[in-house]
Amino acid sequence: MNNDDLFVCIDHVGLAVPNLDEAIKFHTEVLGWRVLHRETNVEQGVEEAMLGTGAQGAENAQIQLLAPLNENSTIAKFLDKNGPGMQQLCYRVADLDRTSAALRERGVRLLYPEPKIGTGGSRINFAHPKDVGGVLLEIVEPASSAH
Ligand code: V0V
Repeated sequence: MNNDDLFVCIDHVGLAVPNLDEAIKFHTEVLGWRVLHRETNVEQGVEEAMLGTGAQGAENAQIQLLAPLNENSTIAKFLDKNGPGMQQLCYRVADLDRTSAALRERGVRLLYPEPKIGTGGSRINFAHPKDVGGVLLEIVEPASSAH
């Protein structure tokens, strides 16, 4: 199988944080990032913000701050077990269905049988950390992709 275009780039790195406002304050005031987008995703149990440089022409991956919406959130569980820190790596894909099929064919378990809705109306799924060398890998097809 041709591997050339299963993935486009690193879309974002997700950090689990206990408090979104405090994490935004640190990342903007101390590290100098800018908030590009903020939303609540009830299904995923998160309150989140996407941070970037905002620099002209910058194609950098973004930082996603993920705070738990409630105690049942996967982020609450992650924080309980590990404390704050890197929770996920996200690869952008052009065609989530095609990449999902290729990964499944190669024995990588995806967490959801069908894609879920992610940031900004994107389509997302996750590969199980046990199948990806201990990393929770999200794959995202941005909302602007034709589907
Ligand atoms: C768990 N494990 C991890 C991990 N979470 N390893 C690396 N990174 C993580 N984030 C390991 C854990 O240490 C265990 O290893 C094993 O996997 C099973 O863990 P568990 O505690 O029994 O399982 P759970 O119940 O914590 O579930 C883990 C999964 C869960 C990955 C299944 O977190 C999940 O469903 N995540 C996908 C959804 C998500 O993360 N949503 C929040 C972001 P040992 O101890 O057995 O060796 S929402 C988002 O990103 C959005 C909206 C977006 O980007 O658009």
